[in-house]
Amino acid sequence: MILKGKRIAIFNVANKKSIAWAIAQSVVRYGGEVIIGYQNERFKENVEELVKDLSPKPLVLECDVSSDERIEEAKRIIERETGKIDGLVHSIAFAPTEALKSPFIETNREAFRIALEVSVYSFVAMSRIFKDIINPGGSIITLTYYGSEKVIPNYNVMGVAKSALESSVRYLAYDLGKDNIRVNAISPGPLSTLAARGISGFVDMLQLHRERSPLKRNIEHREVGDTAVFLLSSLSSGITGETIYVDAGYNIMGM
Ligand code: NAD
Ligand code: 0WE
Repeated sequence: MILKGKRIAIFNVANKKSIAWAIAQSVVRYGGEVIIGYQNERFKENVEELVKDLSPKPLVLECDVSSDERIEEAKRIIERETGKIDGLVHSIAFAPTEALKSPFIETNREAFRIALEVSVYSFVAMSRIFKDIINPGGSIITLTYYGSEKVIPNYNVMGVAKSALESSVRYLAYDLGKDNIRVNAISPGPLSTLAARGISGFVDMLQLHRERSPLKRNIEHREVGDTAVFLLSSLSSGITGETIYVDAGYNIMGM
């Protein structure tokens, strides 16, 4: 019950395969209380259905991160309904579909802007807006991917966005260190989720990962959730600005 008495706000859940949902379930399993975000009306019913299995029933709220006003509104609702929080989880990424299909060099100005705004700036904005309702000793987490450091064909502008996200983790860790708030990233291996399905060749990626990773398998959603619990808990009190791989060791291989 390492998270007993801790309240964690998690953005955003799309469906039961969302990494955000795996994190919510792990947080609850280790005694924490969750607040769940979803992007828009489209996901509301699904998320309301999912949280029925959790007790106590969590606060559920809409949060599209493309405007600071929406993020501020979400913060006000949380402060009013539950008070201060101990952790914030950012599990959000988006790039226009065509940018993940055509060669990286073809990325247009608008697709680049959208990918970086939704996948990176939103993390900076959420950290800034939420920081005054995060208790000292609190922890902020985001989700990144190996395509930030090595070329993964088709990951394209998302790879550039994840590099900027990991750098943002370090700068935010520096800024928030004096408030005793830690900032870290988790970098999972490929997981079948809404954001990964429909990527052509995704099934082959899962197989390659099984063959090449030291543990000779894919990772499970729960393993990401449990790593998030560690980073949200006082067990990790000396860790900030870090990216932790949950990838069965895939990233350490040179051949
Ligand atoms: P997912 O589709 O379940 O989650 C992505 C979430 O981002 C969704 O809830 C979606 O509604 C939300 N979102 C997109 N645009 C938004 C906006 N404008 N405002 C608010 N919310 C918005 O997929 P996932 O795989 O769980 O992705 C979560 C995170 O994990 C992402 O950052 C992704 O890059 C990262 N990640 C995924 C994998 C993988 O293989 N699935 C691997 C490593 C990292
Ligand atoms: O971060 C991601 C996926 C993020 C993502 C997915 C989509 C699909 C639908 C961002 N934007 C969009 N836009 C859409 O229109 N992952 C780590 C999963 C992923 O995506 C890949 C991967 C992997 C792994 C894309 C190409 C190659 C590998």
